Amino acid sequence: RREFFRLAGGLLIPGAAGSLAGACGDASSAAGLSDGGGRQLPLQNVKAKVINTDEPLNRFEDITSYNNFYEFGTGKNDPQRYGGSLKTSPWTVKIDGLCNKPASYHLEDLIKDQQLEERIYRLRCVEAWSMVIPWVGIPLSTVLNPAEPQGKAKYVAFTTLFRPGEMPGQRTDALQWPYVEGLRMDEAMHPLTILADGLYGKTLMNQNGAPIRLVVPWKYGFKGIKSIVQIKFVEKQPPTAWSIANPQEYGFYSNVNPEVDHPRWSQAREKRLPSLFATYKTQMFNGYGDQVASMYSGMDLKRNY
Ligand SMILES: Nc1nc2c(c(=O)[nH]1)N[C@H]1C(S)=C(S)[C@@H](COP(=O)(O)O)O[C@H]1N2
Ligand SMILES: [Mo]
Repeated sequence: RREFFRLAGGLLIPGAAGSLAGACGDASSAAGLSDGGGRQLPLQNVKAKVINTDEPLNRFEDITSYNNFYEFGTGKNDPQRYGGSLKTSPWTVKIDGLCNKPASYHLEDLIKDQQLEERIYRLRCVEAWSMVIPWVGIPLSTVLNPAEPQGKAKYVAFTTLFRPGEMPGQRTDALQWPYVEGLRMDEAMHPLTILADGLYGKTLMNQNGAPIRLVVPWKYGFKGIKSIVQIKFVEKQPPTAWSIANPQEYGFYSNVNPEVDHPRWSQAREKRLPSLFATYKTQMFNGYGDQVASMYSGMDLKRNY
């Protein structure tokens, strides 16, 4: 609650995100740094480069109070309530596996201010709710290419921090820890795929996956793994947290598809938060089909749910 009031001080102007980022705040921040105690710092020089929707943005308050981040509990408000215990500075990300130049990076060396872009994306959760979020980040390919992946590398595997002392959900068996995710190499290198370190022009709140998380807008939200500490090039399709938990219900690809229902509910429609009614028609590939559908030509999209 305290976190919320500290943030509600008028910095956030829904709809003005494109121009907000460069306009607010002092010059003290480095890219991706929060102070480790949950206070959000302005991100400098964010380019409003790629706007992928003109739908209204969700309010900052929605985006930071209704979350899935099971490391802090399974309730939608648990991540906001308990996220403050995670220390996000210093933060190191290891990039390794099948590549010529494996390395560990301090976060501020991985993402540079000058590279930051704003990306306004729909986020569609497999639970049939959605939001529109003005992320700040960089294309994932920007950090993958310097590692020089080898020809054998066919997939990229991601791992969330495992630190049960700071993440109370990791002291339960809600999921197998640490949370893991994966992408095929072409999906990982796709220009729509980003690593986000901020939203609404400021560093991420812990509940949204601080200090750095994945965003893959044409896939269900659970592919967007939070609080990443390792990115690894691998040969075989890597295990993913939700398909480990329930392989009948959650697959590897998990592309948004209104024609393939979840075994327990329809995916044809979604509720656009804060609405409680599923009045919104879900779009194939969450509306990004023009850019991504060709990656799946020849694949049975019904099976690769
Ligand atoms: N480590 C980790 N990453 C995670 C999750 C999680 O529980 N743990 N939940 C996923 C799910 S189901 C969704 S819908 C999105 C939600 O992101 P948001 O809370 O920033 O909207 O995060 C994804 N990333
Ligand atoms: Mo989700």
